[in-house]
Amino acid sequence: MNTPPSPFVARIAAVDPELGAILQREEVRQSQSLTLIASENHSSPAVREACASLLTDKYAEGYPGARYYGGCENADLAEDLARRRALQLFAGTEHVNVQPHSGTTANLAVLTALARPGGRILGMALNAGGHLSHGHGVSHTGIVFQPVHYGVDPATGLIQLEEVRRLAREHQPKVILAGASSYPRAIDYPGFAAIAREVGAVLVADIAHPAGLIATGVMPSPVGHAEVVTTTTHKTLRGPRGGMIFCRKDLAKPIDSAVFPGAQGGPLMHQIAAKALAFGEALRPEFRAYQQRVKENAVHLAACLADRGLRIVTGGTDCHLILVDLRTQNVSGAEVEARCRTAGLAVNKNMIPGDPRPPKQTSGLRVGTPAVTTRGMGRKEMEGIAEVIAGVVQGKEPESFRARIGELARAFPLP
Ligand code: DSN
Repeated sequence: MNTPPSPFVARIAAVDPELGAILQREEVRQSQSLTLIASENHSSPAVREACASLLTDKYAEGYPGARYYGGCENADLAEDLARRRALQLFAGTEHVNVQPHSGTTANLAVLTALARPGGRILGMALNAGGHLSHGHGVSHTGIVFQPVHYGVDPATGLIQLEEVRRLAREHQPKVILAGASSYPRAIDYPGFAAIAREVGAVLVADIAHPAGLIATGVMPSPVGHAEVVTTTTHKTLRGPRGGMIFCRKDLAKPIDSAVFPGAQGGPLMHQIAAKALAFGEALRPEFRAYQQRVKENAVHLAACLADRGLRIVTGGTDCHLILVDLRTQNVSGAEVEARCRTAGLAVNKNMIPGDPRPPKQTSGLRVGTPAVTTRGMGRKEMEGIAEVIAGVVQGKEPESFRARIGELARAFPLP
């Protein structure tokens, strides 16, 4: 490993060489390969430094102005700053909780507040593109609540609102979840809201993946249609790892109580400070231009992959992610993920609608453009990436692409 560590890692290595070496390896991995995992991004150095601030040492259970510990005056300022900027970023929102440690915790808290244990919830099935925290049986959300799931049309890959309506009428859920982890198309929030109204359910939109695109108006917003919006802060939104919940003012109290003390203890104040910083970055005009490029890159990459003979689920994308159907290629998602890794691309295997393979194999590949777009890549680079992905899918030696990907990575350094 010839690349010297960053000053940050060098300081850690000076006190703990073993951990320093691990962190240096991660710097090398990220900088010398390309991240195409749709849920990942490269945060700014300032965001990463805020994550390492002294606020990591502070206990601040409670909320600004109503804490259970002394010495919270600066924690209050940081959390209020994050809240103010979050509300500004997502126009039309009334109340925000920036404390959830993750998107899953955010969803668990919201469901606890609104469905109550044993209550029925209706969400998208994991194997159709939904998320574990939308009521999957291995998640607390599937154990504590009574989940019912809608899928997508296996032929088109699209959500069928008629199926959602039929299930909602039949099961009368307290909460309907609209949102996904691997759905490449815009979600019809007004359509979901109409169904929720019809059955008296609360609509929760989970925008963890497209949050950055939605904040900047590049994709339609659920605000004004869904009573509650949950998200993570580290995907397209490009902040530190964490979660966040927006809701109508009248739902603020039960939801805040379900986050703390319901689901969490002390908030991660260093992460909340970094969220404030990231929301400040996201309010700048260049962030909108970045989100526009994320989408343009994804649309172009999907078209290039299709030109090279790969089937794209739903025929393209409206957002930052692409789902490749490998069923006609005689190779599993797991094999392609491993081959891409050898070539220098980090991607993930993914279930596709109607997938005949198990989740550890899959017949799909999920590819996303947030991280490579942060590095400054555009159309030409998407064409090169498509050539490599299609090449390894179609049996070319992955090692033969490694030097080319390494050059690309060097030409577009991490922020
Ligand atoms: N793990 C995230 C994703 O990859 O979509 C969701 O939690």
